[in-house]
Amino acid sequence: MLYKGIIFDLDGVICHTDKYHYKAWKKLADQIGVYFDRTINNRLRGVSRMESLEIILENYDGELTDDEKKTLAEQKNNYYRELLNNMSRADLSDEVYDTLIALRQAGCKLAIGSSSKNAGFILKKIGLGEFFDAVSDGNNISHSKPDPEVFLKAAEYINLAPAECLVVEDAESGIEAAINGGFDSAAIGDAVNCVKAMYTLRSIEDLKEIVII
Ligand code: B16
Ligand code: MG
Repeated sequence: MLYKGIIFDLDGVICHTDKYHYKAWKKLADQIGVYFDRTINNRLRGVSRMESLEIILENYDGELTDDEKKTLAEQKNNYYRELLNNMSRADLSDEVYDTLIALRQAGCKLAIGSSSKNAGFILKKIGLGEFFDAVSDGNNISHSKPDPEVFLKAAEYINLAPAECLVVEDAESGIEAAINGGFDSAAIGDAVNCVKAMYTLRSIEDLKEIVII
């Protein structure tokens, strides 16, 4: 087998919560009178909550204190959590689930490497609460992608070296984080045009051909 471990980004790879991020940020932006659209939302992919807020505030006319920014980020997260509450096992596609099972049966260790502080909650909602061998997420890191910290921690949690793992990502910042950490990377979704990725996946099922040989 080419890789002993696979580290998956969550949002945009295992499931799709970007539509909820968009709705929650839009509600907050409207509330404070800031222009926000789907193009700006695409820039938030893989980016931490506070860094996302800074991107949104590029269009804000005025100054905010750190405490005010913290309050806004918390409000957005409350809107987002309300939307996440509607998620269920139906938000996990068959192709993702079947691929995870095939990789595990082939002997791969499977981990999550996500910027989200809500990763545990989302995994539980989609029925994968206890599935992964390790979860590294926004709660255990102090540097966000493209810093490799979240993936390095994930590899450490499954006792593998970066060179033994493949990172699967939908954000360019995530592909860069993987490369910065010494991981091979596979791009899916929004990241497929990222030339730095080692593999480009049309579907997550392509992983079976890459990993199981
Ligand atoms: P939270 P990922 C990322 O998840 C999202 O892509 C990004 O849009 C979000 O800002 C970030 O998590 C933080 O999320 O507010 O839930 O902590 O793609 O790294 O799984
Ligand atoms: Mg993502």
